[in-house]
Amino acid sequence: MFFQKEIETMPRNKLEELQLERLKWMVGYCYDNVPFYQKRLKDAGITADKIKCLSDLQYIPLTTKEDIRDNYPFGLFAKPMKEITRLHASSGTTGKPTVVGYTKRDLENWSDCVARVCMAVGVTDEDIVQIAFGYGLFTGALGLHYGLEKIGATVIPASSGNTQKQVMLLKDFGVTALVSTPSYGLYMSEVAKEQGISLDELKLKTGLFGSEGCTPEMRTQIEKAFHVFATDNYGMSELMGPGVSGECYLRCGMHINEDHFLPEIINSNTKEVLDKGETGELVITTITKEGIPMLRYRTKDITRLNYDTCACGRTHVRMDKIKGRSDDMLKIRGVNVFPSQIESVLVGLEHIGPHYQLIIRREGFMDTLEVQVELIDSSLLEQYGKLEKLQNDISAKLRTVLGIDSKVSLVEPKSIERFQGKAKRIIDLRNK
Ligand code: DLL
Repeated sequence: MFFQKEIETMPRNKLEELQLERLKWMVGYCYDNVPFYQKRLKDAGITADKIKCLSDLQYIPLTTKEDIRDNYPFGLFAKPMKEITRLHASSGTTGKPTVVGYTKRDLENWSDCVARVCMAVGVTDEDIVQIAFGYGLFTGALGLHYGLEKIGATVIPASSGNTQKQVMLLKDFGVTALVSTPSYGLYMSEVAKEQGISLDELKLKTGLFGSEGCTPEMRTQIEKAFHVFATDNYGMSELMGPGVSGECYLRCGMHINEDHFLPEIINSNTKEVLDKGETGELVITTITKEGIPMLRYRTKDITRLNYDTCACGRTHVRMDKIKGRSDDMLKIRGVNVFPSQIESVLVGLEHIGPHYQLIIRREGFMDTLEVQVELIDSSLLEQYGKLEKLQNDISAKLRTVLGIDSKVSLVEPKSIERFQGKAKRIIDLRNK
């Protein structure tokens, strides 16, 4: 199902014409309205009329989160506050948040993009959708909210937290689609089980998950636990929020809303643009955004673009599931380790639940990795022989995938912290 079929299925050459036209506009717009960009573009010798083809994008300087922070709070806004209709901000673990502003037109485009990703997985005006993202400065909840309202779905703004009540709403309101992070979805399914609610009592069909990574293995767990068709969607506040890309019902990559977002893949170290099909850091240029436009924004997210046509009929490029963030990548004893590699080994193994955490320590000059993972059944803790065998099996599997040794600790069921938003699975104690 399509929300804006003509755009979503636009022939590639037409789409690229539109992108080029919009890119030229965007460069001029940034030059004229944001002193930061004007200086950067001047230094690089770039003006809108120098952009002749899409690959000229590579000559535009990259923008980073630090640039937004350095211009805190509104320095990168291209419109006066009078024309900014809404502000959001990313939580930011350290220091000041990054603040983003939307004009009325940005909000319209945003809800269109979200409506597209929701309809692409079959959500319609017949659906009752519970939004279990935290309402507030975070873009997740309000982003999904207006997109879903636009397609006429019945929206329940449940927000996050109070998980028992969430489960009650799921059941009593006959919710057919759930919006949350995958980790919170999984936790809700646990609580539902504890409350003695059988999955047959729920009408859930679709899980619109996003905002954090979820390996295919973890997705299978969620689907088993909740009997939903779980889909992935991607976005970030600096670019807009949710709605940058999302899977269609075929689930073979997330279609980027390319009439608004121009993607590139770069090598994070050399900053060179990589060839089509190579894996690297996603860089996005917004080509319609008015409030806080982004020229070649470094997302730090690692993925790959797939330009093959999709059987769903959408012509917009697909990005692979996020492999990890370049700043999430753990360097352990000189080896690059993505938490998603560990997750794909752990999740779905016999006796092992889907909850885990990674603890990295420095012992002397040596980095060590401890993988704590929950058992499904605590009685195994008393069966030393079985436990040791399981631990050794997991260690061996991890060694094959990661190329380094790790310590596997099997812990009591429900002893690892649960999260209502994005899960924090990495505890890096090396610089403490
Ligand atoms: O998480 C926006 C969003 C909300 C997307 C709801 C989807 C659904 P931020 O809080 O700014 O925005 O975080 C952005 O989250 O750079 C990724 O590292 C990560 N992320 C977002 N979606 C996915 C996903 C929202 N589907 C950061 N898979 C991004 C993996 C994701 N990581």
